[in-house]
Amino acid sequence: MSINYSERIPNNVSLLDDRRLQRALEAWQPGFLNWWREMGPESFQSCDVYLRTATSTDAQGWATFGYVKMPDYRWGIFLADPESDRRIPFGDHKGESVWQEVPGEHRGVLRRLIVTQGDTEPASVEQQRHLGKTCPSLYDLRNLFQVNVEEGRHLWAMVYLLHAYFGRDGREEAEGLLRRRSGNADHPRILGAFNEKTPDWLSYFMFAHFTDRDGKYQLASLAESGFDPLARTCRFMLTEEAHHLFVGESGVGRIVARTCQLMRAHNIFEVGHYRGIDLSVIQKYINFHYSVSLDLFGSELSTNAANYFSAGLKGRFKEADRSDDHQLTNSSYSLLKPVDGTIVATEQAALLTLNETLRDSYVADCERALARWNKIIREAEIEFELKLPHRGFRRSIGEFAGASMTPEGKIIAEEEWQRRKSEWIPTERDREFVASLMKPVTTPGQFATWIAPPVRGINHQPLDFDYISGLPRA
Ligand code: BYC
Repeated sequence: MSINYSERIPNNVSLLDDRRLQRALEAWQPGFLNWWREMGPESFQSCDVYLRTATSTDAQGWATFGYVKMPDYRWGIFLADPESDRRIPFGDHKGESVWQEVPGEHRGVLRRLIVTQGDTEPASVEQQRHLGKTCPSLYDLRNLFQVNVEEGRHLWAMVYLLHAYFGRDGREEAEGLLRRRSGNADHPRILGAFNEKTPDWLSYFMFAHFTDRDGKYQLASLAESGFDPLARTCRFMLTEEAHHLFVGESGVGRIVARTCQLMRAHNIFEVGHYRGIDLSVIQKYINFHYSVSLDLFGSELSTNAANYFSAGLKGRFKEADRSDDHQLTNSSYSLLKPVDGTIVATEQAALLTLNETLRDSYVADCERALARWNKIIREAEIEFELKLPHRGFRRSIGEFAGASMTPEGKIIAEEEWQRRKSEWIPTERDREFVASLMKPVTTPGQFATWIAPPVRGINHQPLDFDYISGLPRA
């Protein structure tokens, strides 16, 4: 479906035919642009950035490349093509025709899901706004900005739904999305991970790998929704999301590769002297970001999640691939819980454990990516293995919240945690060292000392391509 770019707000939802909605969104647009100027990438707003923009939602048009100044990026509203005669794939309404309007009884719940999803998008841009000043290369800087403008577009995606389907409440929520700020004590973002800092590029790549991956799983669950406009919106968002995950996984992989290279070249284990990042420090960052991201799936036992599912609002990852009844009325699930200092498996109604089911899919995906990083280490003939910590490690939400635990999953006393946590999560010193490496590299084709170049450039361009021109003077 092609996108109409002649309008102020590019869209494929025939906005011209709905003057009220068009006016409402045009009234929201200046607030968004003010937010972008205030909270978007610091210092680079007048540069020409080699960005991808969608010109249609099909394979030919969704990735069109060219130089754009970020404030001129064509943020718009793009939904995946409708599926004819689509049926609700799960829950109490399974098999009925999908809804094109919000079912009245689920209005509040659906709005809340959309607001929670929408809130993460601007939050991540805020968390990353200062990173441009310490980029490891022009290639990475361009990728950061691509992710940032697309998170801005994902905010538009949710705001469209709020304006189009939730009347006045929706408009108020859309304003709220521009009012909250990541890490702000009075107006924080909704979910925990989006109030953490992203102080350096190692943290950024970890965030894009682990936290954006939560986005993939949440969007995939919402893409199953019986509320068809939400499903179609999320389906198109997922095509953009894949690049964000690529940035994260390949970014961490390139850091691992560079560390291995330095270890081999100098026959040493600690590479800080050569301005590389030790594998042990990378491991601590994995422990930190993985555990923060696991919290984003919510409590293991959640009546909210059960209600979303039964109501047909939020499904499971790849619902159609599952061979059960898609209603889960009589199914059970074996859930791990800490009980009296050990972890035991307990039998629970499957409906109540849907957050955990989604977390399972996420964990398996993280394991696959971890294996690819470990392959880099193995191929360098280095004896070290990166690991994902236990899913109960350092959790703040759910059954494991507050339990002191080693990365291997042994429950320990608080005193031991305090004494040993510097072995497991980044210390001030680790963070200071990583921060000391963050010196900007902006000569085309050059890369910081702590990261290997990528295998290939963006859109088949060479590595020394001028991905950004008109950089501000230092
Ligand atoms: N932090 O019953 P529970 C992305 C709250 S990332 C703070 O377990 P539920 C992206 C919860 O709200 C994807 N609070 O919750 C990535 C509830 O509050 P109330 C974002 C939390 O509803 C990178 C209470 O605790 N999308 O796209 O089953 C860059 C009870 O919890 C947290 C979505 O999240 C937390 N971590 O599940 C850019 C999808 N966890 O009712 C973008 C939409 C829970 O007591 N959201 N709480 O006031 C949802 O599906 C659900 O809201 C959640 C929570 C899965 C998040």
